[in-house]
Amino acid sequence: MSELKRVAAINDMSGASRCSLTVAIPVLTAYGVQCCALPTAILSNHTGYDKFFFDDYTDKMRDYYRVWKETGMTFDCIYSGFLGSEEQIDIVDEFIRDFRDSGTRVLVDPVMADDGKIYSTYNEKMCDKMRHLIQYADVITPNVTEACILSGMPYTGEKITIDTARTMAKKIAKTGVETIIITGIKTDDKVINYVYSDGQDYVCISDIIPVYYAGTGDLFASIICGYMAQERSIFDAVTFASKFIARTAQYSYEQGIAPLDGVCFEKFLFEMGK
Ligand code: PXL
Repeated sequence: MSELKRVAAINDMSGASRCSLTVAIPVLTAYGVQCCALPTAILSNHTGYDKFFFDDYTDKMRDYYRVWKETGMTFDCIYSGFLGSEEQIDIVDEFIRDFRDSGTRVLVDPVMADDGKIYSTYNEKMCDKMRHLIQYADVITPNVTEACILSGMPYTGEKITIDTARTMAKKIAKTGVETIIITGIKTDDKVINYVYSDGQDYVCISDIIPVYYAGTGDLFASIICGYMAQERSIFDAVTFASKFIARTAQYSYEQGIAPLDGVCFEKFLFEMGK
């Protein structure tokens, strides 16, 4: 395969808030990786706001990517994020089967829920389908709530320990996923990103900041994808992503950026890809 890497990013386009494709495109570009976008929905902003415009793209996705197949497009990495309907989860499944070859790595960010609650456009059937989809992934990046959904363990709202994270990851690994990265595990003053990869553990600890920014999961997964597309170490990816998010969140907090607006990463993009 060529030195120039190409990613198919299956995610929504939320115009005004920093998440999904408006994060994946700049981050992958900063890594020198071409980001080919397959939109799942067009939104004015993410669904965490009281109001949002939402135009589901399910009916158009197959026709859209069929042209990629017909033109002979290939991908080093397939990266899926926010999915807006049950059928879209089937479409991602089909897309992986259509485009995966021996060198293609698959990253599924199982965007379903946060803080114990599933997103307003999500439902239980979609969670079931996501449990099925992850078996085709090499790497997944659930937050704690999503890891509970995928492992079938209850979300209690209590702080979880590394032992609990390991138990969840081991349960999820039974589906065949090689690397499970559980993000945003909170202690009193730290945030932990926990990696379980092929039976090995890795823990990244950063300082917690007083506000919780939307879209940090998308920023995290996009950085991981940048590393995966270039066949770089997943542990280095998690180390960089953890530090990068801690620093940009701290900066955003100091600048008074509203939590719903996501972290201001734009000024720091030049640090990526080194
Ligand atoms: O950041 C995850 C995400 C992505 N896309 C949309 C969302 C959310 C979370 O709320 O609403 C549209």
